[in-house]
Amino acid sequence: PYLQSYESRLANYNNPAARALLECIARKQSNLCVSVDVSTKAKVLEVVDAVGPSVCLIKTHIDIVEDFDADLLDQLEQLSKKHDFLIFEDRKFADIGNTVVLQYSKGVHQIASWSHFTNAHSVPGPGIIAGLASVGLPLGRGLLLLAEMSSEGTLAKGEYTEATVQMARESRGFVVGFIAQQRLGRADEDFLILTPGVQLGSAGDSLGQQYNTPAAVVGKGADVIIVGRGVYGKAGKEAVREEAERYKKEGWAAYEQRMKAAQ
Ligand code: UP6
Repeated sequence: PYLQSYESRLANYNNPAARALLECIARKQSNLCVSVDVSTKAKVLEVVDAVGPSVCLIKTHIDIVEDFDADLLDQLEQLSKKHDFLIFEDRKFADIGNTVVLQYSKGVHQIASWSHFTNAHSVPGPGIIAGLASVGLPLGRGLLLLAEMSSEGTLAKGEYTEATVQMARESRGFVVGFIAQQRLGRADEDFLILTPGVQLGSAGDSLGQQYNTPAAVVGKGADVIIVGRGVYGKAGKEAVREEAERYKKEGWAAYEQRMKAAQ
């Protein structure tokens, strides 16, 4: 299915968040997700407003914002309407079902109330999915499992990755795909693949991050490319906006190339 168009893959999804994402990707001709890993409210809003027109998805790490408040969430929601994008809180849940229910729905951030997607490690076993689904499914949210990671020395590989795919199969209404570095699942299955560790002109950082180009990851099966420092790391709002547009074009060209190669 990943060799089909984003539009035609809509038929493979009942989950409202997954459907909204596929529709947004097709409408904006953008498979770019910008990861806004900045630590003040003003900077988050500045980056999101700059990149909003170029993205299908904004990824947050809401717990790094020093002056977080409810108004940030209101303004994020307004920007998501203004620029037409969805929101993915990269929470990487990793606890027992009962605890993640509380972490997802309560606390300062109340993630389930505003984030269309979140993600979880599979290490605790299927109870983590059941817990998150009990909160997220009634709200129309979608979950991504971390099947692989971009970082050097990751333990998420081989049998772990395979077992993660199997866990996803058993919760298809809520688990819509994976954080991964390549296409996963059988050819007759359709999972969304969101790939971080993407940058043009850098091989990695000093803390184990490893980068590939948009063309390389889309060629291996990424449906959405996740770019952080490659975009928000530019100085000035205009430069950030231009960089988002560059990655949007690269990501879309790589998708068109993948479609063409499949014909
Ligand atoms: N991320 C990865 N690799 C993974 C999973 N998640 O880098 O396997 C997240 C990081 C960061 C973003 O938490 O928010 O994607 C990548 O940022 P960068 O482009 O600045 O390296």
